[in-house]
Amino acid sequence: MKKNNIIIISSVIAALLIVVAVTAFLNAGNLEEKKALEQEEMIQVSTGEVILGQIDMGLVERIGPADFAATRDTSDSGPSEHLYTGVLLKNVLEELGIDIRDHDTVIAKAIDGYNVAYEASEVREEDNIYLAIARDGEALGSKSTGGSGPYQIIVRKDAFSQRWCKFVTMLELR
Ligand SMILES: Nc1nc2c(c(=O)[nH]1)N[C@H]1C(S)=C(S)[C@@H](COP(=O)(O)O)O[C@H]1N2
Ligand SMILES: [Mo]
Repeated sequence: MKKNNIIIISSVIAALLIVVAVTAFLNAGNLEEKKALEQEEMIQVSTGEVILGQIDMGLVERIGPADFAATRDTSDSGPSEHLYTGVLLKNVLEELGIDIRDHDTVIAKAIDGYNVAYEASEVREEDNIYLAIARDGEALGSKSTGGSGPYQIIVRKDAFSQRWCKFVTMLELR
C-alpha cells in the first residue's frame, strides 16, 4: 500500500474514534455531575448554558415545606394516595430570583436519564407542580438507597404520575 494511503486511512480511523468518544461523552449526560449533585442534595438550575442558581435543603426549608396529598399510580401498583412534603416549584424559582415569565419550559433531568418537560404555564399553577422532599413523613432517600429523591417533582394533576420526576438533579429553563 502507498504511504499516502496509509496516512489517509489512519486519519479517517482516528477521526471516527474521536467522534465515537465525543458521542459517548455527551450521551453520558454529565452523569458524574449529576451524581455529585445527588450526593450534595442539590439541584442545579440553568438555561442549559448559563447557571441561574442552585436548590438545596436550606432553600426548601426557608420557603417552608407543607404537606399535600397526591395519587401515585405506577405500572406495577394501583393508585395509592400519599402525603408528600414539599414546596411549589414556582416558589423555589421565585426564591432564586428567577422570573418564570422569561421562560417557556422547565425541563427536569434525573440521575437515571429520565427527563420531563413542563410548560411554564403549568409551573405557574397554584396547586399543581411541587418539589417534594418527603413522602408519608419520611425523607425520599436517593436512587442508591432505593428511594425516589432526595428531590422528586410531583405533578398533582397527572393522574398516572408518569410526568413526576424522581431523583431530579437539574432543571433547565428554556
Ligand atoms: N427519574 C425517574 N422518574 C420517573 C420515572 C423514572 O423511570 N425515572 N418513572 C415515572 C413513572 S412512569 C411513574 S408511574 C412514576 C412513579 O414511579 P415509581 O413506581 O418508581 O414510584 O415516576 C415517574 N418518574
Ligand atoms: Mo408509570
